Amino acid sequence: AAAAPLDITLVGVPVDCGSAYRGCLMGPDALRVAGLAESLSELGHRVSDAGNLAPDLPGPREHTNPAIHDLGPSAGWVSALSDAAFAASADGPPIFLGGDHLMSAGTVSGVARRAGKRGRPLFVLWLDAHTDFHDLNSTRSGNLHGTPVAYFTGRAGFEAFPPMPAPVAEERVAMLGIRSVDAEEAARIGGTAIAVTDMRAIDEVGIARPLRAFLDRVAAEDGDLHVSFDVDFLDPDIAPAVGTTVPGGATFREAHLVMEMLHDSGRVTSLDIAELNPFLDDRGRTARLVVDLVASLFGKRVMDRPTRAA
Ligand code: 5AB
Ligand code: MN
Ligand code: MN
Ligand code: MN
Repeated sequence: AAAAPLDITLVGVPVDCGSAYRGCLMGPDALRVAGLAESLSELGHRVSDAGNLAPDLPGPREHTNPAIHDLGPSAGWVSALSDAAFAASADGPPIFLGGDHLMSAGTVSGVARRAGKRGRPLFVLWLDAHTDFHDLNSTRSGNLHGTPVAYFTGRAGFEAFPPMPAPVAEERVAMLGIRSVDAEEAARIGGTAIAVTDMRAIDEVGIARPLRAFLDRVAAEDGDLHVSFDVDFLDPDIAPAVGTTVPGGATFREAHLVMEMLHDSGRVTSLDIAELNPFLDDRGRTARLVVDLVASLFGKRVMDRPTRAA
């Protein structure tokens, strides 16, 4: 059966101050050039492109952690994104075209407010090699793209950022693809209710089982679902255009299966595409793969198949 047509809004987020490797600011345009809007339109969706956002005025610049860089503009991005994500999620699903993963501090802030207004719990699926669970005191690299999950679950240590309006409950966050975690993050995340599925677990049981368990919980609570897709979730052999490559990532088929299951769930209400750095790409192949994966999430399939019995 054809996918139900959706009103999809593309929102460009050219932020790259959260990363040590500049270039993610070209991510939104690379996704456009790779045919994102066209692929979604071909599936029958109505797609509008809202263009690129700009950050609000910078917040505080100084912090007691001397490693941190670009604190002021980062806070300005979180503030602008929170408002933009709230507005863009009023009707159909927004797709936020990053931009480094700092973007998700702002997008999740906005869609969490939206879910609250709808009276629904917000769930977050985090597809990443990394847990991004530092706060401003614990980060050693000072790269703030390593902090968004701690921020949107309402942890302390983000006094320099706008307050998180509606923190996401830890038990409503699941991570897939994890294979690089700093010691401080591992200690802190182990004490939370976040469901962390690392690559070891995926090797042993496959990727469908933990994803199915999470999607069943989203359905049981009738939740909204935000998917945050860090391109380094993928194996660098198939997706070289990221600053922080970690070997042993999701394969082409594992990633497609995730997207196909997400589509079948009918639950996804917003999506981030983070960390695509076109400066590091190989003739656009990472951007084109990402577009193909997003098309799978929005209904592209090879064969019709019966829906899974409830
Ligand atoms: B990404 C690291 N933990 O804090 C740090 O790519 C890496 O958004 C963060 O997942 C990676 O700098 C951030 C070593
Ligand atoms: Mn990330
Ligand atoms: Mn990552
Ligand atoms: Mn990265």
